[in-house]
Amino acid sequence: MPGSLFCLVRVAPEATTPVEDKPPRKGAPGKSAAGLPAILSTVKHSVSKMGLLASLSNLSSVNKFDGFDCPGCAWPDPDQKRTFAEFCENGAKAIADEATKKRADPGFWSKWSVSELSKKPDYWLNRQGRITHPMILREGSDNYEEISWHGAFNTIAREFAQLNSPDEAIFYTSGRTSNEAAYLWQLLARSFGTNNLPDCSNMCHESSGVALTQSIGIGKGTVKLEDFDKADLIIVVGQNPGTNHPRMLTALRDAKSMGASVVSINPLIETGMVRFKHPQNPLEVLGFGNEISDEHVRVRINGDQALFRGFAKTMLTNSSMDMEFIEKFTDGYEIYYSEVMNSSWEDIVKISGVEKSEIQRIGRLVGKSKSTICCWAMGLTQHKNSVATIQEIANVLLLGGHIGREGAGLCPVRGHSNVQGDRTVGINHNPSIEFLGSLNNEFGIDVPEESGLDAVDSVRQMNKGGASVFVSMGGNFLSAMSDTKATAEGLQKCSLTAHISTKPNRSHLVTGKTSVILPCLGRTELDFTGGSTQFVTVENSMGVVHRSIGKRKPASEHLLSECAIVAGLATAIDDVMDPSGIPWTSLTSDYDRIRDCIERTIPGFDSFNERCRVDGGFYLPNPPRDSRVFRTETGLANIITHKLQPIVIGENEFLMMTIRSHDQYNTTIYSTNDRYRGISRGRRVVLMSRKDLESRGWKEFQAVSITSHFRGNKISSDGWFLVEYDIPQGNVATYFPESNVLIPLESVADSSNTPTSKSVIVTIEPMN
Ligand SMILES: Nc1nc2c(c(=O)[nH]1)N[C@H]1C(S)=C(S)[C@@H](COP(=O)(O)OP(=O)(O)OC[C@H]3O[C@@H](n4cnc5c(=O)[nH]c(N)nc54)[C@H](O)[C@@H]3O)O[C@H]1N2
Ligand SMILES: Nc1nc2c(c(=O)[nH]1)N[C@H]1C(S)=C(S)[C@@H](COP(=O)(O)OP(=O)(O)OC[C@H]3O[C@@H](n4cnc5c(=O)[nH]c(N)nc54)[C@H](O)[C@@H]3O)O[C@H]1N2
Ligand SMILES: [Mo]
Repeated sequence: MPGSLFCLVRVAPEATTPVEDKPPRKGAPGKSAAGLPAILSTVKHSVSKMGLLASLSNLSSVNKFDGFDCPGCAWPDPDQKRTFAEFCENGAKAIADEATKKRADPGFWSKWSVSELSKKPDYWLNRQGRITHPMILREGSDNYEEISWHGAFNTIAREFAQLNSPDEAIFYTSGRTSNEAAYLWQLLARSFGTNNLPDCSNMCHESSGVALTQSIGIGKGTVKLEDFDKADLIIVVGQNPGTNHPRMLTALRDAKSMGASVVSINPLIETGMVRFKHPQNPLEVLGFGNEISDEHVRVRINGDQALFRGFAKTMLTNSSMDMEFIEKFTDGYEIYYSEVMNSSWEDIVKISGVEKSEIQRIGRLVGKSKSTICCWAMGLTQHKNSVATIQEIANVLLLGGHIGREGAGLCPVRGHSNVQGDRTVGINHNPSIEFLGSLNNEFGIDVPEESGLDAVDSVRQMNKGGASVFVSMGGNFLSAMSDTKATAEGLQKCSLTAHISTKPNRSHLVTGKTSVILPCLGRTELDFTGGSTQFVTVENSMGVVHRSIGKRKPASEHLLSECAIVAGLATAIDDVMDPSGIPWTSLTSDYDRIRDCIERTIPGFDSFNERCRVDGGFYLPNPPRDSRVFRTETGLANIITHKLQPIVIGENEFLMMTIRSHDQYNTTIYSTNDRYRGISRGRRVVLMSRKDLESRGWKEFQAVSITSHFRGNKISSDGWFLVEYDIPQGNVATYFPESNVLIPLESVADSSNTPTSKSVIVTIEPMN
């Protein structure tokens, strides 16, 4: 009972989802992506969660010029032609999930204690629906209670006022946040006095940003969507677009019909990369669909650096480089040339796990290509040597002159729908001095110049007692971060954790002494703030900034927009501390004013308010893509040389990658099925090759315990089930977020500090 004398001590809730008591089921993996099953799944999710009429109305507004940006992923929309249904199965699931009719209202929170909720699995938590009121979990209590917005803001502001230094506060951001809300959020952190702005990017594409900034002078990709129609070769590495970026399959299908070859590089043969039936094309739905990949290279986990080294070696041996481009635009060619020629085929083959003849065949294809696009996602960014690997890929494209050329370029495919925009507008623990200077000028504040904490450093600091207030703009930090136990302990040491959220998640259960939930409007909902209807903007994976307008009636009349919540919190902080002088309420009463500030403080946003109102939005400048200008220290594109960096594993060890199923959105689990991989009714699976099972005498569906090993430390987790799968020997795969408990906090990528979620050294033991 809330506040009762009988529950003064809160039981430490479970940080992870409970163990499953039964093994999963297995059928045949999907033969083609999308098609009829995708349509059926879309209908099932949409109608059961939103109702029929709401489904039609919501889905017809997705990705329209006057509608909302799909919250599913950051894949761009076509600049010109838009069809009635510009969405995919998984985008529709994300929308249905937000537009659900179910409510986690105060009655729900008083019925269930935090300790009880923590015994429920993630998919159950998510199914409870939208949060309707601000809620508070008071010190010592085991139940959330309703609180007024005023009370919630004041509670948080008082905690801020008690800190010894602004650096004891952490402002986390997840990438669904709009440009306007993200800009205000970083302004709040910085006017308060800290650059502690960790974000989901730190666990996601940070390695791409770090690698590309050093190589080509911009931490973003260099292609436009239209380049896909002009490419002759598209390489998709470490990415599962059938599940995570389904609309990319349309671009790949169209590119193929215009003559491009598609090469997929992945330890798994992912369904989407095999065959694709466009769900909105009746002939394709009923027919065989389109073949997507011409070649599938079954690289070993983390074998990509060696594989691309092999491509480079083939190109250099056959003299199929673009010497004119190399001489005019690059630096570092000679050193790279000798390192590549000194890398032995024996090492390249051993580390990549791919035959020399196959590497040479693809290498020749790359060498002959006049316009290569290389796409990648988490399969490349979450390893110790991710930055080196991505720079190796940049090198291969630079050798062929594929930057700043039509139909060619580097294409890190972003995850969250506005994660790229959030970075552009200042969500960055490591901001540039120029940006800070422009904030100081614009707002008359004095922002510290020292770098702030990223995600991993935030957990370290909370555990050391160096940070004690954790506030979060969206996301689910507890479940998304590596080393769940260390993250949980860090959060529980805080005096306060507060989350701006739409739906219940585990971060609401594993909390600081006091915890506050600030429920906000979602992307699909009408934002009536400051007396008028507002819209927001987002930036997609290819640097297009455009409008997003929610239309639906909000899930509850008590919800505020993310912008209004930041302003409310900032005003409460101004009331108890030295006022910042920033006109928070005026800014949020008309988001055009926020956009004017963005225009004055961030390059590339000239006439922002005008241009964001044009259908389809506008491209941000991208010097390497637009004019082969490289803003690096050398003024040239840097061909950066690294030694090959193999991960050495012992005889009984496996290298584990942690991946997404077809029925989840990051830590939001829609169901326990993974249709494309043929797995159902269970998520605690370990995908393992038949040879590895046989050589150890293990049986499919046997229960096992997994132990990770890092610098002599071990972490164990029980209650997993072996599933036979077509995966290279010595490699295994589990689902995130359940497996995050096994990833040691200190196991991070060089330079980007990203948890090594795709290369975890583990041993596996049968359980009795
Ligand atoms: N439906 C849905 N859509 C999403 C998301 C979601 O959870 N659900 N999440 C969004 C977010 S935030 C992101 S970042 C993206 C993630 O999109 P992806 O990066 O596609 O997601 P993962 O499941 O992590 O898949 C990684 C892929 O890389 C492969 N892989 C793993 N290790 C290696 C390796 O060492 N080398 C190579 N070559 N391949 C490897 C795996 O087999 C898998 O196919 O998707 C976004 N879109
Ligand atoms: N082991 C392992 N760990 C990983 C990964 C991996 O591949 N393996 N991937 C990493 C990656 S790529 C990422 S991006 C991170 C994701 O990390 P996060 O971005 O922190 O996590 P999400 O699961 O996307 O956040 C989901 C929560 O966001 C809230 N939410 C949803 N919509 C909105 C909205 O419109 N506004 C607000 N304010 N809140 C909203 C809901 O309450 C929901 O519960 O996880 C990382 N963790
Ligand atoms: Mo991500």
